[in-house]
Amino acid sequence: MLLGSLLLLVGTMTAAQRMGQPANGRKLQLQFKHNECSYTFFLPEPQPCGPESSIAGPQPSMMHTRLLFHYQMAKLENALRNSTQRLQKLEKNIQTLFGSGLQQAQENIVQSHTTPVLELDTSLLNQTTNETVKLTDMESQVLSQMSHMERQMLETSLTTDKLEKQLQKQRGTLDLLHGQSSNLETWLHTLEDDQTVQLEALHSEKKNLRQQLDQHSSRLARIQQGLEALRSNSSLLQQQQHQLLQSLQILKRMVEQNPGTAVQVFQDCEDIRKFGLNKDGVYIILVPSLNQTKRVFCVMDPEGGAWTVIQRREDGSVDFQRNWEEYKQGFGNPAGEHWLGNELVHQLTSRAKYSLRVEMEDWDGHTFYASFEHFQLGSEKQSYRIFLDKENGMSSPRGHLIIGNNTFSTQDADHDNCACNCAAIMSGGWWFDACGTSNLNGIYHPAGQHKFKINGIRWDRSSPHSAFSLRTSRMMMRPLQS
Ligand SMILES: [Ca+2]
Repeated sequence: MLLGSLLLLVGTMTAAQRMGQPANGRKLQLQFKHNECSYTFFLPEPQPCGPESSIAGPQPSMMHTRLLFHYQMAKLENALRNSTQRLQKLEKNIQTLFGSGLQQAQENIVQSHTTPVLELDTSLLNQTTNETVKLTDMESQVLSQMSHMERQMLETSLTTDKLEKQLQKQRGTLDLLHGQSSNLETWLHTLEDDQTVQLEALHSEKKNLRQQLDQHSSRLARIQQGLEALRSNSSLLQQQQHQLLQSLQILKRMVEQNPGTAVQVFQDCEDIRKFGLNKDGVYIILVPSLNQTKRVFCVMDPEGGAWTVIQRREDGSVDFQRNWEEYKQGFGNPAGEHWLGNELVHQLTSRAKYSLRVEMEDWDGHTFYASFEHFQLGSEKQSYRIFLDKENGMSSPRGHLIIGNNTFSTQDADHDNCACNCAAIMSGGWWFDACGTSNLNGIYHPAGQHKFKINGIRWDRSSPHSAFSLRTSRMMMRPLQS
């Protein structure tokens, strides 16, 4: 209650100050209110007393300050209260003035916003309706498509069932075929085995037949050889018989002409010609140093003299691939191709002086010859060295002798002047040099196959014809005419 009184005092004092009281007689107005009654007091305001007064009387100042503070606080509270009341009044006035307007405004606002909202709602409703219609259409389309797909699925299912049935049928067919194939395979294997066995049997039979055929061929060849030998022997026997008859006639004539004289012995064809036989052919001579007879072919020269043939090539009927011993003894048939024999020639040319003549013909039909006035063959110890002198004819066409004074060589007796084996290279037996440009005992090459044959029958008289194998050759000797 005291506080309330003080507050009221402060408010009153403020009103008194606004009344403009003089400064030198200022008074304080104190007002107290109690219930319905109020009391007002005017008090003189204390004067300042300087330093002594302040020190001497602090009590009035402190009280004054407190009262002023309370006064100010009461003043503020009062102002606040008044403001609140004014605000309340203002609110009431505003409500009075603008109450209906605000309601109208709210209604207007509601109306102004409701219409667009309604319009918007209508638009949204329309859109929703359209969307709904569209969705309904889409739904119906989807349903239609689903229905269509269901039908297709059904059809597909039916087709699948059909295909499965067909597949099962095909599987059955395949199983059946597989079974048949297996049977066929088995049958084929069996057939193959049978055929293999039959084939082997046929091969074996063929082999046997071939062996039998070879045996028959061999027998046939032997029979043919036998027949040939028989024919040859028969011919030889006939010739010998003919020669014996001639000899008998000669002997008979000699005995008739010169009874009591010794039997004439022919050592070469010259002896036979001198005896009076002047027909070319095979005769028998006797070489005393060898103590054996020998069949020789004699070429009677109409101009005088008779040649004893020591080599003959004309048709390739005799093989001249012989060894040393065969060339020593001689081979072939004196009536045809033959080699008289190195030993006989050595014996004949050792007892008298002989000349040598070589006659040849090439595959172009040209005939030519070579002759040597002196001809002699050394002994076997001298490897049957040939001595030739005073040549003539086609013996040294290019200044070099086609045949020199060389020793005789065969493949098994190499006496040539080469580190090689000329007989093996050039074939036959001959007086090879190293290996030289002649060999009349070479291989007989037929026409068309005779060119550039180093192992052929050669007498290389000119470079265009070098190593051309000849068609014929004949070597013959006769005693040197004294
Ligand atoms: Ca040699």
